[in-house]
Amino acid sequence: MDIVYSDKFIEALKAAKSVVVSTGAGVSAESGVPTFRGEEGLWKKFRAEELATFEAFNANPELVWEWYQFRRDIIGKIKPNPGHYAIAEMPGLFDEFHLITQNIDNLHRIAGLEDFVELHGNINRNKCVDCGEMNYEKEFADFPPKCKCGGRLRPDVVWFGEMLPPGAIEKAFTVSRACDLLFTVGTSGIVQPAASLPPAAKQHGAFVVEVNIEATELTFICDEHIRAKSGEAFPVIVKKIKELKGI
Ligand code: BV8
Ligand code: ZN
Repeated sequence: MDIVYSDKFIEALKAAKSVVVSTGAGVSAESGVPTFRGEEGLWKKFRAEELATFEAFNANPELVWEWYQFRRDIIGKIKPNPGHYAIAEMPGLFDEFHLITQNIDNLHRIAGLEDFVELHGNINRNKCVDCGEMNYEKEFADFPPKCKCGGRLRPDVVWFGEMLPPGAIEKAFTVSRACDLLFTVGTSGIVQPAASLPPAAKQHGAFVVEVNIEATELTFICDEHIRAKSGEAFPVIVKKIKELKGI
């Protein structure tokens, strides 16, 4: 695919010392992970906002666990797409690079990124509601799953109304405010506090680029909007960065 770069975007790519990429469900769409609000969105079939809450888990743990096992099943069969792999090359191209993701699908890690901010947890991890112990099982003797202490296991993800993991959002805001260039990729920019990261970067002088197949709640604050699939756009962007750096 071809990307038309504005002079300002080229300048930003050349000059950037610190870069942040902030991703949502759209970055995994080409891997086959359903997004939340898209046509095949999880919101449609499973009323995600009613299921991704502790109240729903308390009221109907089987249903909530079935929803997560359904998603785990999909996520267990898929792999990162070229967008994940291109993003995973970026730490080597800038003095400072941070990835922040809202996704719980682990695909950025499988694509080779180790140290990044997982704002909403990880679907491959469970934790005990009662003793807090972490658990990495995928199949369970009991359903809904139980901890060896007898307590209730839950997916180690952040539900609506729940605080994000300690330190995660603080680090996300710190690096977003300090960066020169932030990419917001594959996110509708609705869920808070993640949706406030690109505006925070912008307020602190960063050049903000959106990569999305449609306009979003964040488009109006972005300096550049690349209307494309991230799996197609990011390999082209990374190639351009290497060209500009003579790599
Ligand atoms: C919190 C983990 C503080 C679980 C998720 C009113 C009442 C109650 C709460 C609130 C309220 N107003 C605001 C809130 C806060 C609430 C919130 O934001 N609600 C929203 C609905 C308004 N937030 C919270 O509750 C957060 N916690 O605020 O705590 C607190 C706590 C207690 C007391 C006081 C304060 C916690 C939010 C985390 C929820 N957990 N996930 C799970 O996944 O099961 S959220 C989940 O949904 C995702 O992680 C993600 O964040 C969100 C989905 O958004 P996106 O990733 O953007 O995906 P979406 O489908 O929307 O968009 C996909 C985009 O990709 C689209 O733009 C599409 O065009 C694009 N796309 C598609 N294909 C491609 C593409 N782009 C590029 N390439 C492609 N190929
Ligand atoms: Zn326990």
